[in-house]
Amino acid sequence: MSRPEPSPGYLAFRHTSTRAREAHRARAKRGARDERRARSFPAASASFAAMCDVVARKDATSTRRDEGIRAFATTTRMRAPRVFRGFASDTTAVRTWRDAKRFADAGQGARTTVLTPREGAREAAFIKADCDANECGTFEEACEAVFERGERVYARAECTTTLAVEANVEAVGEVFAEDVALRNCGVWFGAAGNVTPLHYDLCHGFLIMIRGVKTFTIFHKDDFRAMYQRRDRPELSRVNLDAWYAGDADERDRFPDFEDATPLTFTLYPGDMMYTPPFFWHHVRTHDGEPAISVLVPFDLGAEEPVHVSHLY
Ligand SMILES: O=C(O)CCC(=O)C(=O)O
Repeated sequence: MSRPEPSPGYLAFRHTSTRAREAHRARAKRGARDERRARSFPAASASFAAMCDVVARKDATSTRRDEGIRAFATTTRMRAPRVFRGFASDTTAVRTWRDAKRFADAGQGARTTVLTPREGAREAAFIKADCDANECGTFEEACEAVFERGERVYARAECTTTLAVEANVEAVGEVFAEDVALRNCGVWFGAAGNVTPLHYDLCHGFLIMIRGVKTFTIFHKDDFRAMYQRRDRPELSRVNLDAWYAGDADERDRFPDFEDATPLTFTLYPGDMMYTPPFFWHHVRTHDGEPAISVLVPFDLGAEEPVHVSHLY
């Protein structure tokens, strides 16, 4: 016996209910995820974005810089990333290091390590543990490789007194209200397009942009469950952020929960300074067009500042 044709009303109901079921399932999934996040990651909710200085313009006013400095200890330290626009604009470094010869002279004698991606590496991603590191060369030779020959390398030099004075790193100590430990600081210079892959640091990090342009993509420390930490190195993520956001199917299959993490991006121009709190995941790309020079000024965690749970994984 053949089945009676369903009435058009029934078909409409069936379609509506399929769509409704799918929508309901999607809503339930989203709801469960939001609820899970709200329960376990209270700090990663919307207020995180509100706490961040997401000024996208290069020429934000200098009062912003002063406000940032005043408010640092109470609103920013340990809590949120922040850009200090134009913080170092009037330093000798920003004015003169653009001249590669002048920069090479200023850094004479600084111990320098040059990182090169290993054979077969998927892209020019520079984490020391995954690169070949040449510690035998001089600062001058590294300058030649980056600025004259345009090699795909990333140099890390010690911050000598001359470099520190010219970049006025002491001013960072005023923001953080602690003396700068010069032995921990570094001067990083490398090719256009270089990437520092997704990771976190155990220290408070200030990066002063001297030459070139970099974009930081930063995630709250409580987003760590979406970061797929490496077993051997919990501070490194297995996610290739650029491939994931470009829609690479393999990357998305392997790391589906990365979708749950909320990125904030900050673009730095010469003279700007970025503060990245400890344990906040970040990925840094040097823009195409010209090599970059930055000065890194870290501060250790304070005695009463807790190590984040992600580090225990
Ligand atoms: O400039 C870079 O390539 C990386 C900087 C970084 O990871 C940091 O400032 O913590």
